[in-house]
Amino acid sequence: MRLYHSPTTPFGRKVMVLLLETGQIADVEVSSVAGTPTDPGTMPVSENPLGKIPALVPDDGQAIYDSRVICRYLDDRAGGRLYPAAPRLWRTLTLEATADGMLEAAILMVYEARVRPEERRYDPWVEGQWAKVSRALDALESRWLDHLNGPIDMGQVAIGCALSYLDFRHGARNWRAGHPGLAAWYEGFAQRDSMKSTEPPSA
Ligand SMILES: N[C@@H](CCC(=O)N[C@@H](CS)C(=O)NCC(=O)O)C(=O)O
Repeated sequence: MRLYHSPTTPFGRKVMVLLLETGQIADVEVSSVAGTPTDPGTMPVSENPLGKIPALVPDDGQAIYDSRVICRYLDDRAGGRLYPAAPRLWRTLTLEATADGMLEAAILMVYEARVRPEERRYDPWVEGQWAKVSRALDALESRWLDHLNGPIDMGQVAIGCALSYLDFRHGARNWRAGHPGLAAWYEGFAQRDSMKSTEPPSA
């Protein structure tokens, strides 16, 4: 299988962590690509018309995206390890969706600073994106610590990758402030081999 990826994409990292946790990393050949919404660069647009990564091309040649579908596919391929049976499954999927929503907002903030010309930037929009992240952090601290501290699942992997991305791109926002339980959980989760070996280059 071919995985289109980049060492800095947190969505791709979710897939890499799942591959490591389920013992499938050797089954994948990684192609490193790069691009932005204004310049797809080397993004696999013929595999994913949305021009986004990760994208996975299994041996049958039919591309799979986005990261949530890829993770579900690969977990199924491994016999189902990181998505539990219902009813816990609905909690796992909601946690994963929360992480992905945090990441979408955090990445839009990066693109705003990097891609949009300075004179066209709109600070309230940027702060609106951070407000989404901030509310999600509060919800994780107040409602999700029991789940996070339970058996590993894809929701935890996604949140681990999202928190690491906040450190990587938005360190000055100091997400740990006011979220001691979440910070403590993350310190432990970040020690997993799958997390350590997929850290973004300058993190
Ligand atoms: N919902 C997608 C989001 C993927 C995504 O936004 N990836 C970024 C890299 S971290 C990307 O490809 N950006 C290029 C673009 O938006 O054109 C997923 O879960 O895979």
